[in-house]
Amino acid sequence: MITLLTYPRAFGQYSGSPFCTKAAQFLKLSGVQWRREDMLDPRKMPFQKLPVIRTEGTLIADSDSIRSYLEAQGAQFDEGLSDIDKSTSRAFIRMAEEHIYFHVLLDRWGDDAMWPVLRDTYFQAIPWIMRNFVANSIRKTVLKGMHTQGLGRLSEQDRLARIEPDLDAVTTRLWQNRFLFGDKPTAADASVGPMISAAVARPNPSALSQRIKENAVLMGYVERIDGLLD
Ligand SMILES: N[C@@H](CCC(=O)N[C@@H](CS)C(=O)NCC(=O)O)C(=O)O
Repeated sequence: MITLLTYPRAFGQYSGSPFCTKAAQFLKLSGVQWRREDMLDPRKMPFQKLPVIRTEGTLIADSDSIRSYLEAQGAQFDEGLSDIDKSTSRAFIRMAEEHIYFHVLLDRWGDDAMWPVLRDTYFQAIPWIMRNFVANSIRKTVLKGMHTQGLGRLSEQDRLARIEPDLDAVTTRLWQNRFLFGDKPTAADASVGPMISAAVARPNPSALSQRIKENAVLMGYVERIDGLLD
């Protein structure tokens, strides 16, 4: 039995981390037997990050490696896709993970109004007396990383303009399809879906969450993606 080591549920999502949700989507699509084990502190994990899977005593870290492991076991996430579709799929995955993800990160960690909720959700295991100190120091590190990455230098409205073409690209593929490459979910959905879904899963609205919520195509997609893990 495979065990998915994941951050716990948060904001109504399978996990507070869209990468953990992505790994869960791959496990579900693969049809293997698996279960979840929640973890709040990834410091003992190979890359000090989650998701990780444990299988026969071995740890496999990183959602892409988890995908590769499942494929090596025989899972086919892109069955029936042409080579052109597969190359587009790869580009969509990169767009989601190397761009949309950072918008979600900043939208969550950079929002003063959301911060108390995020702090008490992500750091619930830390006793109250220490929580503020630990959480604030991690927040500072995350925001410094976002400043280095570049998105952290933009205003919320400028960030919205920056992500708009990505949302348009996703919406265009979904006009005629339930999922990005047709009627059934493929690898791209396991990755793109959780990122879009995470952008709207928050206790208070942001410019980004409002933009997505006003789009019926995207919201229908979020519902279908989240439904795969029910
Ligand atoms: N490339 C990794 C990204 C995983 C990742 O960034 N995980 C974040 C949560 S979304 C994490 O564990 N962060 C903890 C840290 O950086 O200390 C994957 O695909 O699994």
